[in-house]
Amino acid sequence: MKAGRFKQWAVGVAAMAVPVLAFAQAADPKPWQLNMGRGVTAQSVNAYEAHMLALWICVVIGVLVFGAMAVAMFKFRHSKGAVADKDFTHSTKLEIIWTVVPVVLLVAMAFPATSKLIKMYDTRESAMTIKVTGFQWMWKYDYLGENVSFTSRLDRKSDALRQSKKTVTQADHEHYLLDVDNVLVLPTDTKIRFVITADDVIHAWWVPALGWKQDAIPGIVNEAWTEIKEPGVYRGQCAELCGKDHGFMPIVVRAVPKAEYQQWLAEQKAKNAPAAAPAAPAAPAEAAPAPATAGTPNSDATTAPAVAG
Ligand SMILES: [Cu+2]
Repeated sequence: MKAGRFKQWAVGVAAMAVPVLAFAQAADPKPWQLNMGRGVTAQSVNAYEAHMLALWICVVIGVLVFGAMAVAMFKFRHSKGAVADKDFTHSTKLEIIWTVVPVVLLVAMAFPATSKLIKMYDTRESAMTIKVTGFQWMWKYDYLGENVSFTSRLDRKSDALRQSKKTVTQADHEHYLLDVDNVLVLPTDTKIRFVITADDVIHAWWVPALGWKQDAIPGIVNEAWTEIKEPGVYRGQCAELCGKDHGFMPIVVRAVPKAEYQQWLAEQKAKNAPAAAPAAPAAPAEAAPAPATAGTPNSDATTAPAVAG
């Protein structure tokens, strides 16, 4: 009876662990997913690898420490006639070992982590810039230099469901509270710089599959970048408690191949262009492209940096 229950439990744990151990993980988190996802950018893979390195080091340390404790407790127990060594006060040799080993481990982990972190903040040589502005409670995206901008807010179906106060299941909405009306369309294999700010309170733009989260702070322009390797739909949420509807300002990124992106961009531009333009288009002053940015954050993000291509 007891053995049967244990077997059941072991099978359950193993079944839960299999998807966690699988290396190719989809971008969307799965129910009961215990490990972080690999994501779809070099940055997210870097973060995942740094995390896995630290995790396995911790696992080895955990096994050694708890193993030693278990051996000590079972092998040298009182009922077996073990007698405590009352003379032992300290051991210089042991103290040197348990100081040097953690230091070596920390340094070994710090080197790759630091080089990855430095790369993560290097927004130079990006091909395009997206300005992200957080509002209570939606996002605004400006494709700088392209004259394309729109707001992105919770899809109406999710909104209706949440206000209905019913218990929402997957059958009601596959991506409940994780869908928006206008998705952020981005090209794959392109270094995209983000300038991130907010209009009212502090928000944070976070799409786990991209591997980073960045605060959106009024009056401050934060930078980040991404280069998405795989086309797909990646979802995220505001990650800074920003008011009563903080939980209702999701983010949806649709990464598409470059050609498809150009087509989409052309469509957006056509939509934004005035329906009829009888007058000769007077070149507006703002059409003059700013010099290529070298990664220095603009205090005024509305100044469009030059966009390559
Ligand atoms: Cu927010």
